[in-house]
Amino acid sequence: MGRLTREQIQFFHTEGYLILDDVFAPDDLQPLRHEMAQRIDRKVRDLVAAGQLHDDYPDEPFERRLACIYHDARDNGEAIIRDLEGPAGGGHHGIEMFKIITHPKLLAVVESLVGPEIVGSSVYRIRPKIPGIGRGVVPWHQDSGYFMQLCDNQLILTCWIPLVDANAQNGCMQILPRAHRQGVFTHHTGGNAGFLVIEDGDLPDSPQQAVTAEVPLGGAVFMTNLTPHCSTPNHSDIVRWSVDLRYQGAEAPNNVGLWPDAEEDEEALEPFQVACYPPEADFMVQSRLHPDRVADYATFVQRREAFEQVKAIAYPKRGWTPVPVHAD
Ligand SMILES: O=C(O)CCC(=O)C(=O)O
Repeated sequence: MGRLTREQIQFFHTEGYLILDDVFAPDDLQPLRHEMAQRIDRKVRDLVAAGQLHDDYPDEPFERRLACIYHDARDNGEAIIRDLEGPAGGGHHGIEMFKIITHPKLLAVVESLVGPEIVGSSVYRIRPKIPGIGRGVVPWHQDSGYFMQLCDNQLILTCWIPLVDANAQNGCMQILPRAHRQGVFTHHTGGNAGFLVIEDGDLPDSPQQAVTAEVPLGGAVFMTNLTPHCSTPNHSDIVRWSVDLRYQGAEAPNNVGLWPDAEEDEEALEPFQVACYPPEADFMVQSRLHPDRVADYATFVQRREAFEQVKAIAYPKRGWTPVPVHAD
């Protein structure tokens, strides 16, 4: 079911990305949209009860409600986003999120690219990009800019899945093709909204060469960890909802069998440096060799929460320096 053709696999490896319009039926994503809408509703009720929010836009659809609240009062919008994203960005771990992460249609594509033993990489993110608000605009980067150097030569597959039709107007991704075979480019800290950034002069090609990765609800964009990409402002009137999930083969460094020590003992944290992104929990999503190691929903939640509780899992970052100050 849903495995990639040889041509699609070759395209991915040559270009560094692949866009598929129909990984899911749009209805497959409805339960996740509903779960997020419910979570927003819970937070909205808390804010109303605390006297912080007055107009809660109950009749606005999932695509609009958060934007209306945000534009009335930024603090309320940010509080809702923080609740969804959690402290590290991948906070929401409801059952419908897990079902998408482990969805057989998605894993069939993932298997074509990383092989049959699949680790769900710790880094998955939920991104509500609010119309006209800069915080969701992600500057040029490679995901490896965030990962440990020991994973530079491993494939960590990003699956970027929109929860609405994503297009140039609402700020879909921009991808620089065929640049993923040139290693990790220089990143700087202090890009927009605190993200890492590759400055235009450090990109191997002009941003004008970028592919605008428009993709409908039900589709997905697949990229390597070395593929330079960014996303642009949302000029539409709906929230550009998306999730980005990551997967790697079980042979790539990971922390699947490890649990953090809540005491934050430096030595206990040392083994986590074997993972590509130590602060968050990896988990097994498919294995023919060791089916007993595949995480069920309870294990997934337990692992995510255990890592989240240890606020600062120490790991050597890559030593990127702040964005240089340019003279006019
Ligand atoms: O969703 C976006 O706007 C950016 C996503 C991104 O940079 C990523 O998935 O690494």
